[in-house]
Amino acid sequence: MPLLEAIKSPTDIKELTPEQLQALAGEIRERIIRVTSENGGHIGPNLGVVELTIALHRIFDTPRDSFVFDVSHQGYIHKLLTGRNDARFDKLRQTSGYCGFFNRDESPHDAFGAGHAGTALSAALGLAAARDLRGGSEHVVALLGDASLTCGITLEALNNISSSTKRLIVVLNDNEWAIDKNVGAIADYLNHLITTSIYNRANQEVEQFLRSVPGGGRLLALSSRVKRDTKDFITPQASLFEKFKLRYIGPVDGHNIEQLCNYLEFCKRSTVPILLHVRTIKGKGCDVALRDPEKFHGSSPFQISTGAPKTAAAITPTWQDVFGKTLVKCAHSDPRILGITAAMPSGTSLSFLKQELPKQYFDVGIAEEHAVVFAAGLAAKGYKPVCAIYSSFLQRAFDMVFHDVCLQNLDVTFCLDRAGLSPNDGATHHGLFDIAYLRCIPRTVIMQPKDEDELADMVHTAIDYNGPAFVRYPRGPACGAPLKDTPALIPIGRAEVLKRGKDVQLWALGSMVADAHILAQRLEKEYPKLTVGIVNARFAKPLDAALLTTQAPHARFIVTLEDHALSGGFGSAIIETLQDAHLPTPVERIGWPDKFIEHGTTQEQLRSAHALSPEAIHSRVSARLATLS
Ligand SMILES: Cc1ncc(C[n+]2csc(CCOP(=O)(O)OP(=O)(O)O)c2C)c(N)n1
Repeated sequence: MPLLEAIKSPTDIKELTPEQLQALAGEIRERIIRVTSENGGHIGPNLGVVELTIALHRIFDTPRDSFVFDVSHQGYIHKLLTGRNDARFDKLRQTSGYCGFFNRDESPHDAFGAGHAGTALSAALGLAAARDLRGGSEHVVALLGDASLTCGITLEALNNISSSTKRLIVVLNDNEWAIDKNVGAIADYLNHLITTSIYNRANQEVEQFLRSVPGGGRLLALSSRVKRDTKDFITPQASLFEKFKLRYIGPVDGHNIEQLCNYLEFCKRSTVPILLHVRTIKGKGCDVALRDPEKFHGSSPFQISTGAPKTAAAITPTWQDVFGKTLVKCAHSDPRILGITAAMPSGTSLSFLKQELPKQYFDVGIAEEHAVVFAAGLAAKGYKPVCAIYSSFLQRAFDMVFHDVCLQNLDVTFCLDRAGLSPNDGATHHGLFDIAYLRCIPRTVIMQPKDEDELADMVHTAIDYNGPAFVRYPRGPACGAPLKDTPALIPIGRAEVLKRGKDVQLWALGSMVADAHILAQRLEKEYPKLTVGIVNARFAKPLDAALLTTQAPHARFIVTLEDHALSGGFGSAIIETLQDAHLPTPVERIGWPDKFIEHGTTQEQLRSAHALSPEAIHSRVSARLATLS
C-alpha cells in the first residue's frame, strides 16, 4: 500500500524509517503535481517544502504544537499529513474541496489562518506568549519565506521577540523567490549569509548535539563537506538575527529529511528563540516548475509534460494587461508617471512597464504600506506615481492611504486589481471591500469601468486628476471591447446613461453593467408596460448625484448592482445620496452579503451560491417590483 494512503494523522509519520520518509516525499510530490495540474494552485512553493514539512511533522506534534505558515500557500503537504488526503484534497481550491490556505475552520492542525503575507511571526509570537502565560510546554513554529521576511509586520515582530517569549522556533524557508525574484537588501543579506566565507565556531553546541544523535556523526561530516564547499555556517555574532536576540543556525539543505529532523530536534530543545535557515528549491521535482518558477508559483491547470495551460487562452485580453499596457502608453508621454508594485510585477502586469521603461518602475517587495507612503513622497515632489495593488492587499495600507495620501491631498493613482472575486483563493483574496474602506476617506475618487476601453480611459483620467484616485477592476479576461487609439478623459463624477427608461432605474458599477443589461431585458419581457433605464455609474465616489436625484422622483424604484460587499458599498452610497436629498424612492441593492465568501471553482458557481446569478438577481428584483405595484 502506498505510504501516503496510510498516513491518517501526523503520528503515523513518526513510525516511518528514513527510507520510507524519502519515499513518502516522492508520493507527496506526485500527488501535489497531479492535483495542481488539474485544479491549478501554488505548485512551486509546495514542491519546495515537501521534505521540510515531513521533518516538521516528524519532530513536532500538531495540534498540541502549533505551526504557523506565512501566507500558508505552501501548506498542501501539511494538509496531506494531517488527515486531509481524501476526496476533498482532489478538489483543492474548488467548490467543496479544501481551501488553498491554512484555515482554522478546516482543521485543528491549522493553528492560524493566512493568505496575506507577513503575519506568521506576529501570530506565532502571540501563540507563544499565550502558552507562556498559561505555563504550557508546547512548541510554536513559524515558517517564513525569504520574501515574507521582508514584510514590515515581520520586522515589527522580530523587534518584539525577545520581550515576548523565551521559546519560539522560526524556520526561514529561503528559496530566493517571492512570486518573482525576491528583491531588496534583506534578499541580498540572505544571499550573503549563504555565500560569504565568515566561518564560525561551527556552532559548537549544534555539533555536539549532532554527535550525540544516531546518524548525527555522518550528517556532521556531510555538513562539514558542505561547509567547505559553500562556506556554510555563519558566525552567530555576525548574523542580523542575533541582533534581534534570535539564535541563528544554518543555512541547511532543505531537502535532506534526516538532517532537517536533527536540526529541528536541536531547535526543539532550545531555551532561547531560534531561527533555522533552510535553503530550498522552489518547484523541486517538477521540470516545468523548475524551468519557470514565476509562472509556477501559482499556476492555472497545466499539462504536466509541457507546462502548457489546460484551458484555452481567453480571446479577450485580461483587465490587468489592459491596465499594464495603458500605463506604458501614458508613461511614455510623461516621464513623471511612475509605476509601483509590492512584489507583484506579473500579477499586476506592471511587468510591461518594467520591460519598456525600467527607470519609471519600482518593485518595493511585499510592502504595501511602504509602497503607498513611498508613492506619497514621490507625489510630494511632483511625480505622478501609480500604485498597482490588489484590492485585498491594499486593505493593509488603509492608514497610509488616509494619513499619507488623502490627508495631504497628494496626487497618487491606485489601480486595484482583483476587485471582485478571486474564486479559487477564497476569502483572503476576494476584493470586496475597497469601496467601503475608501469611500469614507475624504478626497477619494473611486471608479470602475464597464469594459476595457473604459478602463484605459479611467487609468488616463486617474493619472490626469490632481489628487488621490482609485480605479478598481476584476481578475481575468475583460469583455472584448475594442480599444480606442488614445484613451479619453472622463469628467470626474459623471455617470453614463446607457438605456433610457423611467419606471425602474438600474444603477450598475463596472462589470455589473453587463448584468444590468440582462436584467433589463428580462424585466421588460416580463412586464411589457415597464420601462427600464440603465446607468453605468462609473464613479462610486463622487456619485453623479445630479443625475440620480433627477431620475429618482420619476422611478418606481432603483436597483443598484455592484461586485462588492453591500455593507458600505456603492448601493449604500446611492441610498445615502437619496436620503440626503429627502427622496423616498425605494432601493434594491444587489451585491455580496455581509459574510466572508468562501473559495469556489468559478465565479459563476460562487455567484449562484450567494443569489447573484442573473436568474437570482431577476427573481429578487421581480419580487420587489411585485410588492411595489
Ligand atoms: C500582503 C500580501 N501581498 C502580496 C501577496 C502575494 N504573494 C503571495 S505569496 C508571495 C511571495 C511569497 O514569497 P515567500 O515568502 O518567499 O514564500 P515562497 O512563495 O517563496 O514560499 C506574494 C508576494 C500576499 N499574499 N500578501
